[in-house]
Amino acid sequence: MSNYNEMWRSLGLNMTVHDQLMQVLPPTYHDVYLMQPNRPQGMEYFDFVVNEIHGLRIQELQEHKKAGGKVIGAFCVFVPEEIVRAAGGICIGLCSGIDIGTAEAEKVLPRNICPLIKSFMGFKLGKVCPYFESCDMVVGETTCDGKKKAFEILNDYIPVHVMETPHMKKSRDRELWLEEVKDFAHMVEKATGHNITANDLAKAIKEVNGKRQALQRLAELRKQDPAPISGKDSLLIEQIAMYDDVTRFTAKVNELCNELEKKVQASKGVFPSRTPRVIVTGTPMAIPNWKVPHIIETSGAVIVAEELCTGLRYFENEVAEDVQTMDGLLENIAGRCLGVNCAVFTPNTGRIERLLQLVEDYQADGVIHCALSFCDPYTVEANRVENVLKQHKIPLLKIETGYDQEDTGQLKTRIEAFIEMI
Ligand code: BJ8
Repeated sequence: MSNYNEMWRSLGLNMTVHDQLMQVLPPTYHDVYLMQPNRPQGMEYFDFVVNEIHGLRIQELQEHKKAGGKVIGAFCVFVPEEIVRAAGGICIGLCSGIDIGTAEAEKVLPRNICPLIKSFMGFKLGKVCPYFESCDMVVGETTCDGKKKAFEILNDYIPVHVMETPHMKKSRDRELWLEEVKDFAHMVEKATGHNITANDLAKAIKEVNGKRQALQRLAELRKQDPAPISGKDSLLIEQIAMYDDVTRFTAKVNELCNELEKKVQASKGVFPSRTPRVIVTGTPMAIPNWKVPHIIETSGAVIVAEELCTGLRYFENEVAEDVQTMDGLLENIAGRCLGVNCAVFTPNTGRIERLLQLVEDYQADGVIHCALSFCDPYTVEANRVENVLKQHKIPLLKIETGYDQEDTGQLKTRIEAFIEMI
């Protein structure tokens, strides 16, 4: 990707650190992804996207900006992408999944903080992410305390608009969130200089729902045994969903699903039939965090679903398309977000009920609860998950880990033992 050097320099990237990052990614990707047997042909597009991760897509963002468009970064599935799209902007997910710029991040953050927060701060302070550097502004939220307070600091380096996300789902919380969504729409109109009409918004909702429907179609196919696609490939697609062009991405996922449907009809899968089936639940796995899924799928199991924000939580709720007025559309957008079962809600029984349903629907043999270290909402909620799964005699393995590779051997031993047992 050396021909992008000029673009990266013009974005102000720290070229030395960025080069280091670019050197790590291809061999990791080769070992984790390209070595998988029986991969569907339709994965070629997604391989291409990763190969061009800091290239073509960044070029597209730059062209969009040159034509007067805005790029808005987000860190959470609560942020309504439809509103940015309706205003002619591009919304990209920025959650970072790699240890980089740690020394820089630790100058402003405590050492013992969730690696996802440390990573996004490190990316910004270390100037290593061309997505971050392409953003005109970013949108934060008050989901967990770590992110909430980190956004105050991040605002020193890039304009941050913070949305107040409720922690309960009572009617007054819904009202608060609707007001936040309305404020967000006004802010986006101001930032983009584009007044959003009801037509713009209805169209954007339809397009983003189309992306969700394609991902739902993929998820549905994974209920089959043998599984027609690996969990690692599915996770990759879910990660790419956060930043790729919506229309192109939707078409490519649907193309892949056409291929997978044929495989299912022919009973062809990526792993032999009756391979132990696992559901992964917990904190989001932002690109390129593939550590645990790689261990699971090289230890004799297949991941059939991700109860994660880089997974079902991202696409299983759609925005209702039953209204045409601006107020109605905004209400529907707000309603969708509150269907997300994030551990920052209390109580969050919806997540556990959903998990039980998923185990049944996907005929899973066990669940792996994977939380990032120092993430209080998920590591504490793991207790609720454990109690209920125990009552239902569903095997569970709880893992806490970060982005470093130091615990890989230990994790492999634990995961292998778990898979042996289910
Ligand atoms: S809706 S899961 S994307 S908040 S891992 S930063 S919670 S300490 S990411 Fe999330 Fe939205 Fe919820 Fe989903 Fe904090 Fe935990 Fe870190 Fe987290």
